[in-house]
Amino acid sequence: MRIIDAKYVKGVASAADVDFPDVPEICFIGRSNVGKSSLINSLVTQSVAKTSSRPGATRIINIYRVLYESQGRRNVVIFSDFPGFGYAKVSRAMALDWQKMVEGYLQANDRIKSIIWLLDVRRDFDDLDEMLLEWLISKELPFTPVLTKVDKETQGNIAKKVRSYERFFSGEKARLFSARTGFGKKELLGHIGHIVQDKS
Ligand SMILES: Nc1nc2c(ncn2[C@@H]2O[C@H](COP(=O)(O)OP(=O)(O)OP(=O)(O)O)[C@@H](O)[C@H]2O)c(=O)[nH]1
Ligand SMILES: [Mg+2]
Repeated sequence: MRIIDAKYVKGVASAADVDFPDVPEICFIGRSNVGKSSLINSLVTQSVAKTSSRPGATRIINIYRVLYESQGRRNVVIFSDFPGFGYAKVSRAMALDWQKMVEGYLQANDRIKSIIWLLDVRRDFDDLDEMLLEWLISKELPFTPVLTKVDKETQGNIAKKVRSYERFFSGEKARLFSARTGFGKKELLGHIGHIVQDKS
């Protein structure tokens, strides 16, 4: 998969507000500050997604229309950049609003081909991650775990995290990624291209 162009469409709170009924979609979710917007920018080689040093700043789902070429054919896929969860300073009411919006969006959307779930390679999973995992499995939503910011961690610690997340995801190996160095970008693009083509 080679990305030709990406454009910001709009911010939405529900799947019904996305005006591309037949276009496959890849969602990017994860904790606040994990690097979702940076990963999207890295994949599309453009600064379309706003990144922030202020965690918890994104409150809506940002929709990008991505034009790509694969096996000599041009096609379109939607990338959706989700607001981060698990930011400690967010009130309980706001955390519940987040949950309602995200769960509503993911369940009401049959265009989703995969949910790219970003996890900071320096962190361990916790109760929140466990809840999300159980919820995704219970709704039979397909997801791809990706460990981000690998440029900030040593090889040895990365290997340890890969093993521990492999257990967490019941045998599924997480992919590795760095928006800073581009590590893992080619593989992740290949994976997304495969998913989008396979099922659309
Ligand atoms: N070293 C390093 N820093 C990164 C990487 N990815 C993101 N960052 C930094 O982490 C911070 C947060 O990145 P964002 O891409 O805005 O994270 P986000 O998940 O979109 O954040 P929210 O939208 O607030 O949930 C920024 O300061 C980025 O520069 C990476 O791979 N390596
Ligand atoms: Mg963001």
